[in-house]
This record gives sequence, structure tokens and C-alpha cells, in this order.
Amino acid sequence: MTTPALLPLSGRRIPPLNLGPPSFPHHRATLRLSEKFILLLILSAFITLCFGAFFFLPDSSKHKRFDLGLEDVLIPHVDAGKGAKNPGVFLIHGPDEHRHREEEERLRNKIRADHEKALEEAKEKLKKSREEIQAEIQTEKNKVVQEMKTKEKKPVPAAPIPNLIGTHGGDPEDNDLREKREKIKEMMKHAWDNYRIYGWGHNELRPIARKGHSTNIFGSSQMGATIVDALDTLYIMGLHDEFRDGQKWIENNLDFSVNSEVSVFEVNIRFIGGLLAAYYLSGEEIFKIKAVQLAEKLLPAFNTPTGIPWAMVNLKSGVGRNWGWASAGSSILAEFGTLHMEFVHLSYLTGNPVYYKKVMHIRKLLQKMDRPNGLYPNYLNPRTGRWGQYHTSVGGLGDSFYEYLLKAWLMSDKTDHEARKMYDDAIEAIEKHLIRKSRGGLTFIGEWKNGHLEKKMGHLACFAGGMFVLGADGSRMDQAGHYLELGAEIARTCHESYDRTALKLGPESFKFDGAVEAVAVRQAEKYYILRPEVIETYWYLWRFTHDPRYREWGWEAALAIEKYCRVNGGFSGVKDVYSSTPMHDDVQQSFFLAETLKYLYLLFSSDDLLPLDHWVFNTEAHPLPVLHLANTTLSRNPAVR
Ligand code: DMJ
Repeated sequence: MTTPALLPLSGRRIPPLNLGPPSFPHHRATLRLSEKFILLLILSAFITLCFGAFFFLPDSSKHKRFDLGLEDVLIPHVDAGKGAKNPGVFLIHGPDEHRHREEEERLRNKIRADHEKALEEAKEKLKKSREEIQAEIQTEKNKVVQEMKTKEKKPVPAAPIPNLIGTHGGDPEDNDLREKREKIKEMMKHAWDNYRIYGWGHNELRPIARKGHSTNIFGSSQMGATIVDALDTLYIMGLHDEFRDGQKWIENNLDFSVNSEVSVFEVNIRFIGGLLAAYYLSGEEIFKIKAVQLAEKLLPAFNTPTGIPWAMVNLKSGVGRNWGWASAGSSILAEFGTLHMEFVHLSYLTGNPVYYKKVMHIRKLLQKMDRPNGLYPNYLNPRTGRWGQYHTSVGGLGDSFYEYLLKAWLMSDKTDHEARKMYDDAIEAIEKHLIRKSRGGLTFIGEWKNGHLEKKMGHLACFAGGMFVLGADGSRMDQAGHYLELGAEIARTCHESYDRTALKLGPESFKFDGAVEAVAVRQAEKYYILRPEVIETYWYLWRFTHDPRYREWGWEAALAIEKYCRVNGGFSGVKDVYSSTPMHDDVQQSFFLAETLKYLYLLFSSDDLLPLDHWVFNTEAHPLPVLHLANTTLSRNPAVR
């Protein structure tokens, strides 16, 4: 693996990226080797002495204790006092004593011979000159380095150059649709321009206070989250000046060597996903370089006893930890389970398998675990490898884990059958235990809490309508029709949750309780923060069915956003969708530009813009190309464009 020379960008030289395996660990390993060798010699001599002393002692007892895993010949000892079995510790006694004594003698001889041999070898070594020993150590070192190199180079399932089809166009060739699409583009410009004026470089915008905004997921640093998240939307809308502006800011200002503790998940889906999509769409190297630099900074989060990453990591120190509120120090399923797409692409682009290995390790670990009722709990402790509370959700804390199982399969050109199987198993259990029909005939996805189904569905869970239709083709026992229907039912329920409000915008979560259907009950659940999931589902349903109702519903949502969320300084969330005089929360979320407006734009475009057999959208709506993983190795791909 080579280190590509990087061109100076806008007068600033980007430090060369080491895209190959890091050399530091090899060095450390080889340094330890000489110490290890000397230690081995001393140890070998010491063990020989001990065994010698032990075996030449008089045989005063007939009951010898061994803890050497000699289960084949010795009898498990039951501790009479406690009556408890003590596996691994064995006593010799009983009628077969003679046979055991012979066996014992044979073993004793074998051990004695082995140790005499070891002692001889050690003596031989010590006879050698210093130079000879050094030469031998050097040979050993080279061998280890070689072994490590071969290990690193092991081919990973991989890809030829992806086919970048449908990055332009999408003109709907119908005046009404064209106007709608233009309107969405104008909304994007309004959101972007105001961020450009009032929030530039900050993570998000306060459109009413007209200043920058951030939350703890982005850490304490100004990382321009809105810029990175919005880039690909700007690109596909043809807003190229704005795109270049964002690119320049990234080239000159986006720095990951900051003392800032960020959410691994959020940074992955918004930054790495955003940068990778911008790279694939535009071909500009800088985006790939930044994505890889950032990924390197996230890797220390995986240094846990199980390899399940921490929720947060300090980009400078590499120290990780979990959210204080998560069940007994647990990591979150939707967080550590939503890295796969981006990490596989990183390995694909760099030829460095480290990212791929990290996410495959998570998958393997999850596969081995027991699942209550076949459901994945939302919490997993990264120290013990045990589940936390038995809560399962297709909304917050669980959602995109299921999405990424399906998308791993799609992204692999449908060759990652393991991912598809995990997805099929998971949604079967979800359908059985979480999906119900209300009295009024609305299908909803509830939340499973310690064996009890809470009849409440989050706005976040509305994405699942799109997921079901996206996964219909290739479903088990060809249940495509069933999943198309299920997706349509979820879309209808989520549309109802919008339609039953004063603002025609959906609440954060809604209940199905007696007479209450698809309506939020608690004040704290009545807000709408410009979320995309319902519109996302309309778009997938539109692509797979071409039923005009999804465009109608999407347009209703767009008009409601325009009417109630638009303010002079951008777009804001609202605190209560049931109140006809909206109170604004004064936050323009970065996902509004990354997702909500992108899905709306695609909904009014023709299907040739980012066709779904060539592109898979990450959970933040960043399109990544399908990789033909079955045919090649993950060698560095020199010319994606
Ligand atoms: C986005 O950041 C992503 O879609 C994520 O998977 C969940 N929610 C937000 C938007 O609501």
C-alpha cells in the first residue's frame, strides 16, 4: 500500500495521508521481541528447575493435584465440603489407581523430557556469540514484520470501480413538477444562504437569533456540520457555486486535530458519509482525504474490551466513553450498528482493511449473541459484551441498525448474504412482536420494553416504511408483495400523524391508546424539528410504486414546512404541531439540508437521478455507490472518476 503524494490545495499543504497499514505497531512489536527472547530463556530455565524440583520430591501423597487440562485421563473432583463441581482441578483415586499411576508416570516422563530439551536449547543459545544471537533476533524480527504485512494485505471482499450513474438530471419534464422541484431548490438556497451569512463554520444555525448553533454530538468545536452535511444536496440540485464555497471552507478550515469529544455515530453518518458522497459525486480528492483523516480519529473509539465502540471519542486524545444516560454504561445499537456502509467504503477507497475489520467484528459479535424473542436490545455493554436493558425499538436507539443490515446487502450488489439474513431474521421478529394494527386500522410499530409492548411510535420509526419497500425485492420466500404493502401501511400511518395536527407536520412521537390514534399525548412529544423520515418513506414508496399519492403527501409536507418553519433567517423547528400559532425552537438542523430537502427534491425529480440500483443512501441521505464486492479484492482504487 502506498502513500499518495497530495497536491497543495489553496496554498495550504495537506499533510500526506498514510493510507497503508501503520508502521508504528510493527516497530513496537519488533522492539519487544528481543526482550521477549531473553525473558523466554530465563523463564525456560526457571520452569525446568521448578519441574525438576517437583518431580524429584518424594511421592508422599497418593492424591496429586493438577490443573493442566488433563481431562482425558483424570477424574473431575467433587469438592465434598461444598458439593460444588470444580472443573479444571482433578484428583486421582479409586480402583483404577494403578492405571492412573502409570499414566501419571508417562506424563511425568514426557514433561521431564520436554524440559530437558528446552534447557539444552537454552544452553546452546547461550554458547553463541553476541553477534550470532543478534542475527537470530533480527531474523525473528523480520519474520514477524513479514507475517504482519501478509496479514494486513489479506484480501477483503471487494470492488472494481463503481459505476457512477445518474449524478445529474432528474428533470421531471412536467411543468407542475418542475415548479415544485424549483420551489424545493429555492428552500435549499434560503437555508444555505442564511447559514452562509449568519452561521458559517458553526455546526448549525439559529435562524431567529441569526447566529451559530451546536449541540454536544458535534463536540465543542466548530466543524461546519451544515456545510459537510449539505454538500451533496447542493451538488445534485446544481447549486455549484454554493458547493464550491463549501468545498473551499473544507479545504481551508476543516480540522480534526481538535480537543473535542464527538459522537462517533453522528460524525460518521454526517461527516464521513457527507464527505464520501461529495467525493463520489464530484470526484474532488479533498473530500476523500478528509473522510480518511476523520476516520483515523474515530478508530480509538473501538479500543474497548469487546471491540464495540464507545459512543463518544475525543478527537485529540482518542479517549472514549459512553453517554451517561445509556443503560449501565452501554453503547447504543443504532450507533455502533450504523458504521458499516461508510467503513466498507473507506476500506474500498484506501485499500486499508482496518475499517472493514472493525465493522465486521461488530457484526460477528452480534451474530453470536442470544436475542430475547429474536429481537436485538438497544443497549450493549462494550466492557462485558452483555445486553443492557431489554428494550427494542425501530425508532430512536435501534432504527438505523436494521437499515444498515439491508443496505450492507444492497451496497454489496446483493452479495453480502450474511447481512441480508440478519435483516430478514430481525424484521421477522419485529413484525411478530412490535408491529400491530390499531382499532382504526392503522399499522404501527411499537416499542418493546422488558416483555411489554408500548403502543407508541416515534417519528424516527417512520423511516421503516421506506426500508420495508427497499428490502421487498430479495425478501425471504418472495414476500415482496407483503413488504410493499407493509411499507405502504407505515407510510399511511405516518401521513395520518401529520394530518391529525394543526400544522400538518408530524409530532416527535404518537400513541395508539384507546380512542387516541397517531396523536401525541404528552407535551414533550409534540415538537417537529425538521425531521426527514416521513418524507424519506414517501420518496421510497414513490420510486417503487409510482402511486401519485406520495408526491401529494410530500408536497403537503413541503408547504407546511414553508408556511410554519420558514423564518427570515432560515428554517426552524416548531415546539407544538397541534398549536396553530407555532412557537419556533430556533434551530436549523443540519439534516434538514442533508435529508429533508434532498428527499423532497428527489420526490419531484425523475427516477434517473440517483437510481436505486446504483446508489444506496446512508442513514443521513448521503448517496454511496453500489460496490461490486464479489469479484475483486479491496485493493486501493486509484481512479474512481
Ligand atoms: C438523522 O441524523 C439520521 O436520519 C439518523 O439516522 C436519525 N435521525 C436524524 C434525523 O431525524
